[in-house]
Amino acid sequence: MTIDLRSDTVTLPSPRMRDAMARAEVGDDVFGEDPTVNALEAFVAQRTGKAAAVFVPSGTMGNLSSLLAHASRGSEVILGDESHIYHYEAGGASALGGLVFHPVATRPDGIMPLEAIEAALHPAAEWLAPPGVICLENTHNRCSGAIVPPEYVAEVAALARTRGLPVHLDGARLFNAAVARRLPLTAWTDHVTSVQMCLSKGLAAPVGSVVAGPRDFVARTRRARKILGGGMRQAGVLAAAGMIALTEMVDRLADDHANARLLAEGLARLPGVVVNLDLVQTNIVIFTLRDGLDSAAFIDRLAREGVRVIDMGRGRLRAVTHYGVDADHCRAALDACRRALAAMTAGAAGVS
Ligand code: TLP
Repeated sequence: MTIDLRSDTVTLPSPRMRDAMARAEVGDDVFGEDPTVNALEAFVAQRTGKAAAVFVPSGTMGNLSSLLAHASRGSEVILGDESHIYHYEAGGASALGGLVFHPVATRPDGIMPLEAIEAALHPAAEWLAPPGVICLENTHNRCSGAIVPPEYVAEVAALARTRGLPVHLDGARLFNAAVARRLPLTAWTDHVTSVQMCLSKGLAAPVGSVVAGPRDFVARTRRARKILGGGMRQAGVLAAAGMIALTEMVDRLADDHANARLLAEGLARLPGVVVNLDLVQTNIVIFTLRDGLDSAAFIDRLAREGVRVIDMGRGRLRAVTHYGVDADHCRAALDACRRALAAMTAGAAGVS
């Protein structure tokens, strides 16, 4: 058996999802006629306190179509230098939207200091690319799933307002933040112009994300989605799984958070592992190995033991808990980590 901690994207649909998919009422969504998609969009708009929402195939397309809707060619996307949009979305905003990334230094807890954002919002000048949109991320993937607090989001939004700029929230895992803090989504979404949320991560739907925002913004996002090839016709079969994700899979995220904590605390006790426990607030654990221990070799050894973690660059490793991973799996994964480290340390000391 494999304990796959690479990502919560590996989650498989629940039996209730499969059932709902088989029974879904569908229509042509490009004509706005899929009742299940329409219900999903209305549900998310209501939960996020926004006027409208649109179902998209992926978080990447959700973010990209939002940026295309917010900012015009040649303008800047102000975003964190550790953000998912900057690192892992294939440069789509530049490649397809003519947008310029303006990365802002991000603290380990996922916060871009306000002064740094302000410094990035340079005044208008003929020779400068104008700022087009500010992006935030919550929970913060590359910052060990840290929760970006609502008060901070409000401060960024206030700053954006003084410049007439929209704020887009990459809320791929906003439900994790909401469950961990016991707050409604609106604690965050009330402050931002638009939000993208994934159904296919911890919520375990097979496919799909939703973007919510003002009606005119959502109309532009729909058009961008079409341009990108994301008009999906009888997408109700997917939205049906998404509805189960939203109505039945949210509360169980608390289990993922407890399991991530168990894993992180166990890792912190292992000689050879460094983990910042303060940042482990949801379902993501990022850790490093002490000097001299090779992270690629560690990943290989663990994989041979049936435990999979992922490389996040610069020697950082990531383990993510999710639907399909329980406390016993986490204990087994810790045992495998202990054995792998012991073998590597013995190897380094020249003992075979
Ligand atoms: N993240 C994936 C990988 O791309 C790294 C993962 O395994 O965590 N925003 C955030 C914050 C994300 O973490 C992800 C996916 C996305 C957007 C993109 O979602 P998809 O994969 O649906 O395009």
